[in-house]
Amino acid sequence: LMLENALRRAIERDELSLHYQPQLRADDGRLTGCEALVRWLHPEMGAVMPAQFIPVAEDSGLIVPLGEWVLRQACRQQAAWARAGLGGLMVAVNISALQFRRADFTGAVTRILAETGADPAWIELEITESALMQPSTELHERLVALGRMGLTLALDDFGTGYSSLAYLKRLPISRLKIDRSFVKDLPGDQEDAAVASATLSLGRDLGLEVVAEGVEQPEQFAWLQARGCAKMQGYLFARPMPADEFARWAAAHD
Ligand code: G
Ligand code: G
Ligand code: MN
Ligand code: NA
Repeated sequence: LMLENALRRAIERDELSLHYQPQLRADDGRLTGCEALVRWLHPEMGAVMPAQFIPVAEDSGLIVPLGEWVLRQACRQQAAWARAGLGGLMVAVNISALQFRRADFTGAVTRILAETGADPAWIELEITESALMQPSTELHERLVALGRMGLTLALDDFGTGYSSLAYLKRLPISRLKIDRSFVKDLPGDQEDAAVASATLSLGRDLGLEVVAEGVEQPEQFAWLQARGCAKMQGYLFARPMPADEFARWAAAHD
């Protein structure tokens, strides 16, 4: 409860910020975009990590205002980068299942896009596989509507849920993100290698781009690249960084 109250105040008092982690094309190493990750700097507790406060936010319903804050901030950043000549970078935003499942989600996204002037063509929504576990017509139509608005949709934490493959084929999504837990012990761990391989061949068969996250070792990169993984994200390339640092990193990278 203490953390919950502190988090409520954090949203009001501007203690949250976004860090951005580069995503690179596997074949030529070009920067294609980034994932926005929320950070909380509490005046006394110091840095509180999302693994601690996202679950609290989900249990208390605070994830809704927090998620909107994150999306608004990421959209503002996309618009600012475009004005500064750093356009052409996809900005991916994590959407919690609770947020996505609310009837007014599409409305909130529409409002935030209008308010910030962000270009939906450069905004990607990362929706967890678990958010789509009980696919209803309503949720399916929500994805279709978001896609029609020009947003890119990615399935995050892929492999941790149990998506029906038949359903996956019909989903209006364009990317799969292999969960970090399956990348961590590549290429040695046979089970993880099987999950990663299966995801890559599924992506190929269904025409979905596959992104690997949590790439830390050159051996993991080589293994994934050899199997056709299109994009990579991880400490091997760069850590999540504040916006200004990300812009400098991007300029130096190209
Ligand atoms: O950045 P870090 O590795 O600490 O993130 C830990 C977890 O918190 C990850 O599962 C990540 O998806 C989640 N997370 C980070 N930022 C956000 C956010 O803005 N919204 C939501 N819903 N989850 C986030
Ligand atoms: O669940 P989600 O995919 O959104 O989680 C992304 C999280 O993974 C972020 O919290 C980010 O800080 C973390 N992350 C990104 N790259 C790496 C990496 O190479 N190694 C580890 N251990 N964590 C990473
Ligand atoms: Mn993510
Ligand atoms: Na993930």
